[in-house]
Amino acid sequence: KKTVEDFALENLVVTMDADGITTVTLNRAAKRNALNAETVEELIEVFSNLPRMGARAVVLRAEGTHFCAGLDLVEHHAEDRRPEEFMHLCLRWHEAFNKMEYGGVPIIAALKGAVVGGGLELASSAHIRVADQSTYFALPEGQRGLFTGGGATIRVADLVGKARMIDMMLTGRIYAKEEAIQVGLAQYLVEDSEAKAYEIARAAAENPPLSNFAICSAISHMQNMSALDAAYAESVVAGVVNTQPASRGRLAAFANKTAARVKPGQG
Ligand code: 1HE
Repeated sequence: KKTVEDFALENLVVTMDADGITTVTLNRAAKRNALNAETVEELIEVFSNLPRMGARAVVLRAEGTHFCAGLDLVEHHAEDRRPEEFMHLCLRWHEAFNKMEYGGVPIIAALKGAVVGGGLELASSAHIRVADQSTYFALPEGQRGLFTGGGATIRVADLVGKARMIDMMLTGRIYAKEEAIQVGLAQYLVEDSEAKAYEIARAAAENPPLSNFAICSAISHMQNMSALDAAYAESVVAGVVNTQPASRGRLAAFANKTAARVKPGQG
């Protein structure tokens, strides 16, 4: 069975503990973790394999003070890409980010500093985003004479709505702190985004893997379906998940009154 030691990575570092809590680190701090073509290939390699390697939850974090500065603009300039070359590169970004969003393993992004352009596309492919006081979000594509190519038109529009996304792209508007939470760019604002991300990852990893698989793939798939098909797919997923052996003990605990009740403060 493949282990995290088998990955050959230049720009990412991957570790997994005995509980399957996995850390994926963007390790290109000198370039503010800008996404060059090689890093995108490494994201594909890692997120294609982690779900089959026993990962129960992933914390996506970054070295340095910025989460990710987006597309590697220096590489893009040097390569002087033709339209079809960039189109194919975008397809690789989509491959990486779809593996994340649809992979069935919870991914918690621990954010800090710049989460901009393609960095926001990366963060929006995680299932939960945790910001700290330094975190800021922007889509500077307009000012750079570019357009989003890593799924922002789908995922960022999904988070903040079409009008806000268009404003961000036209004007370079930056969202941070409480305002970023209010518009939906992150779900948590804390002092230490990594500590919180691990807390969330450990809590999520307590759920049966099949439940997490459904939560971290079915909801996204169903959003792409008609309401009629989504309702059908939901019934099939619930049929499998809600009858799994792993839920029997949990249901028994509720029935015999040993399980925690769903009340504030009872975690
Ligand atoms: C980079 C990149 C990058 C930094 N590509 N090399 N993204 C942007 O428009 C954001 C561009 N970056 C910045 O605005 C700033 O770098 C930061 C605010 C993120 C950080 O500022 P700072 O002062 O800490 O660092 P710096 O001095 O600007 O950069 C340090 C180094 O990182 C420097 O390299 P060096 O070799 O001269 O030391 C920078 O060149 C390098 N660096 N950001 C390449 N993005 C699929 S389409 C997606 C389209 C987009 O993502 S558009 C948004 C692009």
